Amino acid sequence: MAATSKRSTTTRAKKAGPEEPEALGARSPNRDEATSAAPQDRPAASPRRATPAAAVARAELRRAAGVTEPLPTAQGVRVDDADNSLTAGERGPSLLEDFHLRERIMHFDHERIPERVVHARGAGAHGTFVAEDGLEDICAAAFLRSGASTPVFVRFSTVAGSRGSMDTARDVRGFATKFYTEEGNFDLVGNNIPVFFIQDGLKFPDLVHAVKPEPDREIPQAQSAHDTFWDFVSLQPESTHMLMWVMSDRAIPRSYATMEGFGVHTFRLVAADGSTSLVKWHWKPVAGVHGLVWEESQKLGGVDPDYHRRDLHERISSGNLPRWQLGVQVMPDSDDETFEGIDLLDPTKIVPEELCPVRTVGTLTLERNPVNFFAETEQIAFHPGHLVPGIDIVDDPLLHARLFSYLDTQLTRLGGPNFSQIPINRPVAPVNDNNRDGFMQQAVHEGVAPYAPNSLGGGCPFASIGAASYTHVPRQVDGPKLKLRPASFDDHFSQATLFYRSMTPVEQDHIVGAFSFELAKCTSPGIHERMVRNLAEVDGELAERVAAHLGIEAPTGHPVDPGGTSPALSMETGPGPVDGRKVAVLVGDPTSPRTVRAWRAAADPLGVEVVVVGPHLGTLDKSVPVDRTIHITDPVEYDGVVLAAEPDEAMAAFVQEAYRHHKTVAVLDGLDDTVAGLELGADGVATNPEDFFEALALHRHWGRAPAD
Ligand code: HDE
Repeated sequence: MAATSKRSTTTRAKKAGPEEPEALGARSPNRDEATSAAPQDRPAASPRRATPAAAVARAELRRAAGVTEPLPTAQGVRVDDADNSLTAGERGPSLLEDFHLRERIMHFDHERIPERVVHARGAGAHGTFVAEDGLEDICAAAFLRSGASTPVFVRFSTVAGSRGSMDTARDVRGFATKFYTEEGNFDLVGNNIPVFFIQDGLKFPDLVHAVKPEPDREIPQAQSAHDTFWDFVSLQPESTHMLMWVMSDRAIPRSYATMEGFGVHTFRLVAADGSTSLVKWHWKPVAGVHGLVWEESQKLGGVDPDYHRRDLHERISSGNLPRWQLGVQVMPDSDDETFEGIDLLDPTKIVPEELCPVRTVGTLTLERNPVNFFAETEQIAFHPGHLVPGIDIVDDPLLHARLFSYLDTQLTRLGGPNFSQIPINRPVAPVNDNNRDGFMQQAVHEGVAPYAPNSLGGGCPFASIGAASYTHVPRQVDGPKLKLRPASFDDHFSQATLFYRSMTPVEQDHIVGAFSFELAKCTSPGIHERMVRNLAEVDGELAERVAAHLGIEAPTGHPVDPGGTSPALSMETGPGPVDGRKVAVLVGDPTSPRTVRAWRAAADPLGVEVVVVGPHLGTLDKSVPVDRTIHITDPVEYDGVVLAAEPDEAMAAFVQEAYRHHKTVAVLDGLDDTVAGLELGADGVATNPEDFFEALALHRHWGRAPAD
């Protein structure tokens, strides 16, 4: 190294390059001077600066890891010292002229964007929608024609929690799908519950303020079990029907892949000949509708807060692809927009499937995980007003507020009006919209006439005329301007009653348990009485059971007889496919390798993942590789547990908990089943793979007595 050189550390390193480790640590005259000028009482070697030996070691480490490229800056300039900022002397202050340091820190400082005001916590995936049984008879949309195949991105979410909150909180789940159709983007921005808390969008900020953490201490996170939420809903009886769903196991799904999805609002479909019909959208999971039990969902919040996100990712990466059938309930369009006495503009009402069956349209398959969570899952911007020709809206006052909200919120969240140019939001259909400029404009527009009509740009772009253009369905609206809900929105309880009475006894128990849990957490006066009074209008026995938990009397209500039940509302739908489920095989010393291989061989063709859980990592009996130690995993992470070795205390507790949560368990022949306190021969307790996987298809075995 030239003794006369006055190069900075950065320049020095640049000359030598990372492939020359000795040069990385070589000292410039500056550095030598700084060191020699240091007072004698200072430590000889500064820990901040790399010694030549440290630099050599670092370079070797990096070379071994394949890191050889110098780092380019945002301007494309390559710098080859990405470890040391430019300083005045070896131990002196950093210099403002170090453009690399400033650029890097500036960008880092702004890496976060505001999280979604609701639905902040989510996970997404790419997929394809194929319309096998198209809707061409009632809808002009090209992507709903038989045989059409459309790329999609789906984002699932919880509503109340912030971005880092746990997946398994009791909450509504968002189920938002962006169809990149050849006619433009269509977004179906739905939930896993077919009704909503409120009838008018004006109340949405109130609802969200009530359920979010309380503003003084900002607790609790991702929970509705607190005073402000129940204060609000107890004063807003229109939320009662939704509360029944949220207190059911629908609000603690086992997996995103085992949730139904609903468009909630009624939509108007328009056929090529202009005829219209009213529809409600449904997503039916091929894997069946399954929930967690409450204790599991709470434990999972600590054991694996990313449970649903991980599950979605693993299902896709293992090839057990999540699938849903898209369906519609088709109802005649009419002046009063009602069906069988149900006001189709009221988002707190369903149309029971027994009154109007769901017509299957096609299959959605999620087949590709995002490459970059931020670029795709975080930056995707949904909007119920992203409509394509053939799909129109109705005058539901909740939907109308949403039509304003989603566009508006993206301005803040994504930093300006050009968010549709972000790769994940770009339509595949060509865009030539005369919109110009704005923050983060990506396009270099040509021409002088971004206006219409024009002659200077040859009149382009023209408003499109014909079948492929969007036409709002002409509808008569005349009447006084007023702030008044229609009388047909007044019934807040009859469908809550229908829901409760359509549940199995176990599902009813869970609803009673959930109301009791959430309300018992509320301490402000009046909330318990008001809620129990509302529940008395739903079902007397429900109100009494919840009241008993709260230590109060239930009043006598006047529930309306729903005139039957709707079995389609229950989640108990019999055996279903098991692919994507996870089973723990508990092994110990000794363990028969043949047994473990047999379980894997039985599970693999079914798409069930076997996780071998043992006392330590490595292998047992020299040939059984252990995937996880029993100390770092928990039965709540599995759909079934196999006891494949003589149980010690930890193994017994593991299988016992799975049993208590009504899961399928297996105890191999010859093992001491009494240790685990299981009842051999009880539902869902198998001794061989065949019986085990058959029982697993039932998901839970509710009839079984809990383990001791
Ligand atoms: Fe949303 N909702 N919402 N919502 N919503 C948002 O939009 C809003 C409602 C739903 O994964 C926000 O981009 C209002 C019903 C989903 O990115 C915001 C009202 C349904 C998602 C917003 C509702 C939904 C959102 C927040 C009452 C089911 C997540 C960030 C009038 C049909 C989408 C954003 C994603 C997100 C407003 C009610 C579904 C603030 C004002 C009903 C799945 O615009």
